[in-house]
Amino acid sequence: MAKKKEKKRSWAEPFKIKVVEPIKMTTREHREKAMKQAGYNTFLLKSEDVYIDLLTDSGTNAMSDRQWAGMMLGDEAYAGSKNFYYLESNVKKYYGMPYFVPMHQGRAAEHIISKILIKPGDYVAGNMYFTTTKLHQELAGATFVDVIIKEAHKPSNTHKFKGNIDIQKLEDLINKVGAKKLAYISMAGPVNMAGGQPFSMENLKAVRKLAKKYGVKMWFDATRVMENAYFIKVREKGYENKSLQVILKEMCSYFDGLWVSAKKDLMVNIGGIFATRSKKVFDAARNMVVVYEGLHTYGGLAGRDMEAMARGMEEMVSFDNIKARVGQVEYLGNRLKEFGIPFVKPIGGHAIFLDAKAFLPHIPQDEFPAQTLAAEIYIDSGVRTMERGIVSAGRNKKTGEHNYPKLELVRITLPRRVYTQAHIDVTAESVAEVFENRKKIKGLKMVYEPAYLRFFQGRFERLK
Ligand code: P71
Repeated sequence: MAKKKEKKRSWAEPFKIKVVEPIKMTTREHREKAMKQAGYNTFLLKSEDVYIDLLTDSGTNAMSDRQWAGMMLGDEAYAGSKNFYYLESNVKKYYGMPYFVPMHQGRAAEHIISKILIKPGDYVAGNMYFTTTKLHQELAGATFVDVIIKEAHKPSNTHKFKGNIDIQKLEDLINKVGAKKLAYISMAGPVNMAGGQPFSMENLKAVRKLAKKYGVKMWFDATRVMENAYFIKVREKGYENKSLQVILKEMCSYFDGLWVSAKKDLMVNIGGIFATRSKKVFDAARNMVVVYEGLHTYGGLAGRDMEAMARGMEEMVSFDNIKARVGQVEYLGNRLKEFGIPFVKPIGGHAIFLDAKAFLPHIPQDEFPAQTLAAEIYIDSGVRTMERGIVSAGRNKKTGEHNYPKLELVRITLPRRVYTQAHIDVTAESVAEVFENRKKIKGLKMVYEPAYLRFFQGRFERLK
C-alpha cells in the first residue's frame, strides 16, 4: 500500500495580541540625517526614528497579561517585600539554587561576582566572551581566556553545539597558569557573541569533571538558558523526552552559582538574578549588594519588577513559548537564505548574525564593516540592528591596538512576543536590498572613542 503523503501543517505563536504600540515608517532622507547625527552608531539613534527595533532582545520583550496583572501587586516596602520571597522561591524551584540576591540587571551581578571571586593577576576561562562580563572580570584584575571550540569562530561551520568548551584547551590553561590562579570557569549558554550558539549537556558534564579534578569553580551566565535548554532537547540524544524545566535544573546542577540578565528569558523590562549554592559567596554578595544596588531584598528593583520576574520565570519554561521564539528566528534565517545572504550557521536562539566580512568583503576590518552594515540597513528601512565585531571587541589592554575578532557580525535580534511574521518579512527584504547594492557601500572611520564598552557611545563618519 502506498504511504500516505504527510501534510505539512503550520504552527503559530501560543498567544494573541491585546495591547499595541504604534510605530511609524520614516523617509530615507530622514533616516540618512538621523544616522549621520547618531555618528553611524545604532545605539545613538532615537527610538522614535526607528521603525522595527531589532537592536536587542534585552528588556524589550512583551510581558503577558499575567505579568502586567502582577505589577499591580507590587509590595513596595523597603525591606522584606513579599514579591522578593515569591521570586526567591521560584529561583530555587527553577534554577535549583538555594541562595538568591536580586540585582537590577545582569552586569550588576557580573560586577559583584567578579569582585568576590577574582584577585588581581587571576585568570578566567570562558566559552567566548561577552562584552560586559569580560569587562567586569578585567576590572577586577583578571585576564580572560577564550576556551571555546574552534568551530565557534567560523560563521559557516554547522557544528550543532558551537558553544562547547574545548576541554583540551581548558586543561592546558589550568596546567599553564595553575588551578589556584583560575578564579572560575565562566560558561554562557547559549553564547551570544558566537551567534546564539548552545553548548551540549555532554560538554557541560565534561567541563564539570575537569573542574572537579582541579578544584576549579564554575559559574554560569544563564541569561538565555531556555534557548540552550531547547537546543539540548531538540538536538541532543537522551533529552528529547525531558521537559525544559528538567533540563534547566540539570544544567544548573553542575554550577557553583549563576547570574541572569532577567531582561531576556524572563520577559521583563528590567531585572537580574544572582544565585549560588555557596553560603560564603552568598553572604559576601548579600553584603556587597547594599553598597552598590540596594537592600538585599530588592537589589535595585521595585517590588512590582520582582513580581513580573517571578511570573515570567513560570512562563519561560513553556516549550510552546520557546519553540515559537526560536521558530521566529529560524523563519528570518530561512528568508535570508532565499536571498543568498551570508550569516552565521546554524541559526541561533535569539538572533540572526549577518557575516559582515562576507557581506562587504571590500571593506577592511579596521573600516568597521559590521558597523557600516548596521547603519546601511537602518538607512534602507528603519530596521535597527547591532554591531558585534571589531567595535564590540575593543582594544588589547597591553598594546592598545584594536582586537581583531574573527567574527565581524551584525546582530538582528528578535525581542520575545513583540513582532509579527510580516515585520520579519520587511526586515529580510531590507537586508536583501542592501545586499544587492553592497558594492557601492563605503566604510567608516571612528571619530570618538570612549574608554569603556566603546560600541555604546563611539561615533563614526563615512569614508569618502
Ligand atoms: C544584549 C545584551 C544587552 C547589551 C549589553 C552589552 C552590549 C550590548 C547590549 C546583555 C547580557 C548578555 C549576556 C549573555 C550578560 C549580559 C548583561 N545583553 N550576559 O545582548 O547577553 O546583562 O544587559 O542586563 O546588564 O543585547 P544586562
